[in-house]
Amino acid sequence: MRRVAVGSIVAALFAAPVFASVALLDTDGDSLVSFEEMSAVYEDFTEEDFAEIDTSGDGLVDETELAAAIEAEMIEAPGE
Ligand SMILES: [Ca+2]
Repeated sequence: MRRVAVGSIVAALFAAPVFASVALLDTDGDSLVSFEEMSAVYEDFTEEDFAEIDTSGDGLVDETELAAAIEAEMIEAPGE
Protein backbone atom coordinates (compact mmCIF):
# COMPACT_ATOMS: atom_id res chain seq x y z
CA MET A 1 0.00 0.00 0.00
CA ARG A 2 2.81 2.35 0.87
CA ARG A 3 4.43 1.71 -2.49
CA VAL A 4 1.25 2.62 -4.36
CA ALA A 5 0.95 5.90 -2.49
CA VAL A 6 4.55 6.91 -3.23
CA GLY A 7 4.12 6.04 -6.89
CA SER A 8 1.08 8.27 -7.15
CA ILE A 9 2.94 11.21 -5.65
CA VAL A 10 5.85 10.79 -8.06
CA ALA A 11 3.47 10.59 -11.02
CA ALA A 12 1.68 13.74 -9.87
CA LEU A 13 4.96 15.64 -9.53
CA PHE A 14 5.94 14.81 -13.08
CA ALA A 15 2.51 15.30 -14.61
CA ALA A 16 1.34 18.45 -12.86
CA PRO A 17 3.68 21.09 -14.32
CA VAL A 18 3.15 19.92 -17.89
CA PHE A 19 -0.63 19.74 -17.73
CA ALA A 20 -0.89 23.08 -15.97
CA SER A 21 1.46 24.89 -18.33
CA VAL A 22 -0.89 25.86 -21.13
CA ALA A 23 -3.55 27.00 -18.69
CA LEU A 24 -1.02 29.25 -16.94
CA LEU A 25 0.01 30.94 -20.19
CA ASP A 26 -3.32 30.92 -22.01
CA THR A 27 -5.06 34.21 -21.22
CA ASP A 28 -7.82 34.10 -23.87
CA GLY A 29 -8.96 30.58 -23.01
CA ASP A 30 -8.48 28.83 -26.36
CA SER A 31 -6.10 26.22 -24.83
CA LEU A 32 -3.34 27.35 -27.18
CA VAL A 33 -0.50 29.75 -26.53
CA SER A 34 0.15 32.58 -28.97
CA PHE A 35 3.36 34.55 -29.30
CA GLU A 36 1.70 37.41 -27.42
CA GLU A 37 0.76 35.11 -24.56
CA MET A 38 4.28 33.64 -24.42
CA SER A 39 6.04 36.99 -24.52
CA ALA A 40 3.79 38.29 -21.74
CA VAL A 41 5.29 35.67 -19.42
CA TYR A 42 8.83 35.13 -20.70
CA GLU A 43 11.25 38.03 -20.77
CA ASP A 44 13.27 38.54 -23.94
CA PHE A 45 11.11 36.04 -25.78
CA THR A 46 11.58 36.39 -29.52
CA GLU A 47 9.62 35.24 -32.55
CA GLU A 48 12.54 32.92 -33.31
CA ASP A 49 12.11 31.29 -29.90
CA PHE A 50 8.43 30.90 -30.65
CA ALA A 51 9.10 29.36 -34.07
CA GLU A 52 11.42 26.80 -32.44
CA ILE A 53 8.75 25.80 -29.94
CA ASP A 54 5.94 25.82 -32.52
CA THR A 55 7.14 22.68 -34.26
CA SER A 56 3.92 22.28 -36.27
CA GLY A 57 4.39 25.82 -37.60
CA ASP A 58 0.73 26.78 -37.19
CA GLY A 59 1.57 29.91 -35.21
CA LEU A 60 0.22 28.55 -31.94
CA VAL A 61 1.82 26.42 -29.27
CA ASP A 62 -0.23 23.52 -27.99
CA GLU A 63 0.26 21.48 -24.85
CA THR A 64 2.51 18.91 -26.55
CA GLU A 65 4.80 21.56 -28.04
CA LEU A 66 4.96 23.45 -24.76
CA ALA A 67 5.76 20.30 -22.80
CA ALA A 68 8.52 19.42 -25.28
CA ALA A 69 10.02 22.90 -24.98
CA ILE A 70 10.03 22.69 -21.19
CA GLU A 71 11.51 19.21 -21.29
CA ALA A 72 14.22 20.38 -23.70
CA GLU A 73 14.89 23.29 -21.30
CA MET A 74 14.22 25.85 -24.02
CA ILE A 75 11.93 27.59 -21.55
CA GLU A 76 11.18 27.22 -17.87
CA ALA A 77 7.88 25.73 -16.81
CA PRO A 78 5.52 28.64 -16.17
CA GLY A 79 4.87 29.40 -12.53
CA GLU A 80 8.28 28.18 -11.36
CA1 LIG B 1 -4.53 31.34 -26.07
